[in-house]
Amino acid sequence: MYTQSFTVGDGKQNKPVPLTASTEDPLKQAAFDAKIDADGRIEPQDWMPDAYRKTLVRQISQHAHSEIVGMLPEGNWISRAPSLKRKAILIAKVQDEGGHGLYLYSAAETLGVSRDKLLGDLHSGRAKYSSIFNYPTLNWADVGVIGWLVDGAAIMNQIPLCRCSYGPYARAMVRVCKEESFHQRQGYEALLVMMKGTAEQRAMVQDAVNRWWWKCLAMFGPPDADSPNSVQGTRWGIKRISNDDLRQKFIDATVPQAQVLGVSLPDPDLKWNAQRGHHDYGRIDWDEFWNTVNGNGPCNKERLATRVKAHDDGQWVREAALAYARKQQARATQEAA
Ligand code: FAQ
Repeated sequence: MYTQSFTVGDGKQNKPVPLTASTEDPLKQAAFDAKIDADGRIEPQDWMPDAYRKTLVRQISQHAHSEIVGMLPEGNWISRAPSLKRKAILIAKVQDEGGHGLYLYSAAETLGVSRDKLLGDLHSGRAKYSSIFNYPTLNWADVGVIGWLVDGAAIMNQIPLCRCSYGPYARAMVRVCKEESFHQRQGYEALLVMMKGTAEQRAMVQDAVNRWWWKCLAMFGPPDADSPNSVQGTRWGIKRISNDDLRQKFIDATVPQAQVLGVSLPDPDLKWNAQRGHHDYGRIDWDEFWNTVNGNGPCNKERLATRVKAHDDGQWVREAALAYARKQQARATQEAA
């Protein structure tokens, strides 16, 4: 739905912004800058400025944390799915999100940071993850709406990342986007079925849309003017489309989908602006967004506690896997001797 005809700028519109002045090796810096300007890919073994490495570790790890925390709101519904078919689809989707976390932690590790450190930062509350996963899933329609809107917003944000300047992140995103596309469609299809059902089912869908719509718009991050990382991220070819432009693309793509579904979007100011060629929309509650990002949303504490428990409960699995690997290695060494 979102992947077709989606053109991604090369960030050249932002080229007048100078690269960060670096006190590091000027020759290596020049080679790095030239590669970025030629829209080339930076690989793990290439020299890169410290600030570029830090920005990538920040963004990729936040993204990885979002994927594994994002398993929780929908995971809550696996045991309550309304049919065997819906249960199988939901299990597959939640597993995919776990897989996305693994690709992303692996991509972050290529930058020289350990997975233990990244997970430690998540579990201690130091690291951020997407605001959207701190809201409750109250009924089955929420699962459909997460697929339609949350995965839809995630795809919109991630397609440009397939052309991110850091090779391992860009390559991980290609597969992630294909899987997210399936997630988005399964959510939309589940909602279409509910909308053909009883009046009560239709009301459940509308209620879920009302609760998730504004939170999804905030997922794209603060307005461009209040986004401290955007200018440099764009200059480095990490970010290709700005927070506000992606938000606008998402709104424009979603309005006709809502019409087909038969739901209204909860924004009295939402209307087509022929002059701009886009929909105008109302004010996002940024105070509420920052309150949630800073740990005080409705489910922040519950999500972190569940994550920490899952990690602690899995300790024996990690130990067993390591013991098995050591045994295999010892056997291979013995055979080679
Ligand atoms: N939530 O200067 P900017 C998914 C923070 S995956 C929390 O604009 P930037 C799949 C930001 O980190 C969803 N914090 O920052 C799925 C920064 O803080 P810092 C996750 C947010 O990096 C579906 C500060 O605000 N996707 O949903 C949020 O240039 C269903 C200032 O912001 C990604 O992570 C937020 N929404 O742009 C899974 C995609 N927005 O670090 C399960 C990759 C902003 O300076 C079920 N990430 N902040 O302390 C990105 O594209 C970017 O990092 C942005 C933010 C666009 C999220």
